[in-house]
Amino acid sequence: MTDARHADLLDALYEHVLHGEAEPAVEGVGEGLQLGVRPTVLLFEALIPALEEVGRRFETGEYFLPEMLIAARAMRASMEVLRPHMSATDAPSLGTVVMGTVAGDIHDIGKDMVDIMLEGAGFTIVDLGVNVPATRFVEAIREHRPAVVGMSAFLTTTMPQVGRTIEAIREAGLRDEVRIIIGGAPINDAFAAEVGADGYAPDASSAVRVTKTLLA
Ligand code: B1M
Repeated sequence: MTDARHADLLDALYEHVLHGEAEPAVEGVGEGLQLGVRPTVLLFEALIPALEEVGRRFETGEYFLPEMLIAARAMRASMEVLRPHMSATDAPSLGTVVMGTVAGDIHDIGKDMVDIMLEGAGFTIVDLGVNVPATRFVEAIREHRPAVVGMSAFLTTTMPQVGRTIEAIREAGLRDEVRIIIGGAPINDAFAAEVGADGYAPDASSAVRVTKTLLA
């Protein structure tokens, strides 16, 4: 594939997600894969930048909720096509990670991306979904005995739920049994230290690195 063709494909994919055109976006991902473009290139050089631009436009008032929603749908549909191409093959599991977006928060694209990267690296993922109450995290730890619990929070208003969930895990007597990693756009290292998480990662690839370090 020529560099120009490669760049055109990524540009088109970016535009499709930006404008919420799910079907052409899915086709673009399929075409890229067929032409040998690496899934991570499609993800990090087209899909994620498009969604970042959606966020910027929402902030400046150029986009409203419906535009944000259809762009998210196009992103999600594209990720579904990518997912099987990013998974590890028959390697034994490196451990179980229970993942979820905290209570009050329904954003899941970033969380799902972390799932995909962790899965690809060889971890077994138990995804609790979005708007997950602290009690559900506690139940899932009892049920699945994970090595790691991952929490995402994407709104400044839902960040406190991370601390509350860690507190609930501590009160249930389970804090010493799991390592806790957190992430999401408003989260940072200082916040992770403040709420007593074991690690923080700013993006999906560093989430893999941090998770492996926590278990080393
Ligand atoms: Co919302 N939203 N949204 N939204 N949304 C943001 C987050 C916002 C920044 C937009 C903006 O104003 N610029 C803003 C939050 C402002 C703030 O809190 N400071 C916002 C708002 C305000 C809202 C609503 C309140 C809007 C409203 O109703 N008025 C509402 C809240 C609903 C709720 O949750 N209760 C809302 C709703 C929605 C949609 C439903 C329309 C949709 C979500 C669809 C979905 O997720 N299924 C949506 C979207 C799409 C966005 C933006 C545009 C994109 C989010 C995204 O997927 N980013 C977002 C703006 C933006 O982020 N630029 C925005 C791409 C993704 C790959 O990045 O999510 O950061 P990110 O995930 C990264 C890292 O954070 C990290 O790795 C991921 C991959 O690299 N990471 C982890 C994530 N989890 C991790 C866990 C880890 C480690 C790393 O360890 C476990």
